[in-house]
Amino acid sequence: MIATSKVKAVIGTGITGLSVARFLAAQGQAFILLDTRTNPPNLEKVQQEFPNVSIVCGELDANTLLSCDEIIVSPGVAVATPAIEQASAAGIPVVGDIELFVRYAKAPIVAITGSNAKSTVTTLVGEMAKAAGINVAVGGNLGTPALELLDDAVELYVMELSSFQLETVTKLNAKVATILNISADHLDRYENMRAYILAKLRVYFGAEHIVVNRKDILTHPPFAAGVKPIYFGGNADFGSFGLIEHEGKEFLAKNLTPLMAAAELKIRGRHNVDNALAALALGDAAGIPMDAMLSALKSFAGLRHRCEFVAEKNGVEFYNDSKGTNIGSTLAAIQGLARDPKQLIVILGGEGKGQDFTELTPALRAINSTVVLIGRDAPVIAAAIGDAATVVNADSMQDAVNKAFAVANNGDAVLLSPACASFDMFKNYEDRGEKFCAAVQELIAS
Ligand code: UMA
Ligand code: ADP
Repeated sequence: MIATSKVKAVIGTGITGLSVARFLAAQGQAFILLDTRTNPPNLEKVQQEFPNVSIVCGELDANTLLSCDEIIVSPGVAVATPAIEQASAAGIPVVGDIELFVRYAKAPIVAITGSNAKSTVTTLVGEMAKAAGINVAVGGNLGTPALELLDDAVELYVMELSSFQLETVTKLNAKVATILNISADHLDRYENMRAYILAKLRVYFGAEHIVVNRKDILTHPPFAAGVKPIYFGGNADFGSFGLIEHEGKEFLAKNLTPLMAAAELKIRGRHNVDNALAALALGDAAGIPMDAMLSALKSFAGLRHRCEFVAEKNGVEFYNDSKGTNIGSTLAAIQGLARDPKQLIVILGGEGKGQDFTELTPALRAINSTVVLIGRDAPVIAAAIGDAATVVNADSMQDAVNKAFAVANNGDAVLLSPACASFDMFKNYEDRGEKFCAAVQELIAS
């Protein structure tokens, strides 16, 4: 039965659109589904599940949207799309699944955004809550759409949020919110960095506590009246989670109290020390007991495709950082795994998303190494790198792995951290990472 004569427009038939459709259907709300593609995903599933719902495919039509009382946009569709802007200008509210989620979530929310490290920190905070016996739901941009997590039994929501999802949020009211770091990404969607950062800053709206990166001023909100930021990163200090020297070793610390040795972390690289500190700061503000957080940190081995150790041949180690999809992440991976005086050979390339690859040159000069280029934007990257590294071109992942190995010596490492999206050659970053692992195994077997 339909409980209202009002109709909502759900844009997108991907996993978000599907979750929104199911949510609205369960509430007895009338809706139509739209997708800009002529052959969108889940079409059959949607037709079967909602036989009475109109599905409109192809370019968005402003008149259709103007006949609805609310528009719920999937994150992959920019709110700046002309038909959506027209409807919004006519006073029709434009929201996303996260706004709906916030309206119905009864438990506190830990909200995590940033250009990089979101998935790692979100998963870590989730693991910390689980270790404390808290009934926690973890998702958002990480994979499970927010509305699928809603459950009255949940005691804590840990949400990874992308700038796309935050664009349509008015007030998140998180228990604790963070922007982990900011570097250029998605500049094919945003007019400029300012627009991208403004989308990210929405994570702080209505937050009870905010966690900011001491080393990254762009993560600090300019408007945090009444909320004292908790810092993470750098040296320990009051009001912060940082590093301290203790018993001759480097320790993670809260304020000036040592908590655990950095060497006890299983996740590799300096950037992961920051990630551990951020997770501690978030978990602490959300009320997760410290002993549970530390035990989760000591056992967390990291997510797949993030600086993941794959295998070794003749003393050459291979690392899969396929999730390194922008320059900021690749810089962190290079700096995290650099092994002076031994070489770090980096496999880079794919769809460059309009980034300025000259930003990689100082780090590449510092490691004085070879870069193996793959993918569509290889020529753009080669031009930007100039003489900062020896450049070798490869036409497949196997070719890239073979060419990287050919210049490597005992003690060196090969890192796949493309700084690019994968869609020109692979299904997604997971597929690219799997193909890298398979190519390494093939090389080992040869
Ligand atoms: N699309 C159209 N027309 C439409 C609707 C979608 O062309 O009408 C395209 C989009 O441009 C995009 C693709 O379809 O290329 C998927 O978009 P979507 O909004 O339908 O995506 P979902 O399948 O619902 O998945 C989304 C997130 N995807 C995006 O933001 C693009 C997933 O993050 C997220 O896990 C999921 O919701 C659950 O919350 C993925 C992602 O790539 C992993 N995120 C970006 C990132 O991490 O950098 C932001
Ligand atoms: P996201 O979900 O934001 O993409 P992930 O946790 O999946 O973040 O990590 C993606 C990539 O970002 C990793 O493969 C690594 O290259 C890089 N990275 C991880 N931690 C950091 C950090 N603290 N700062 C910068 N880059 C990082």
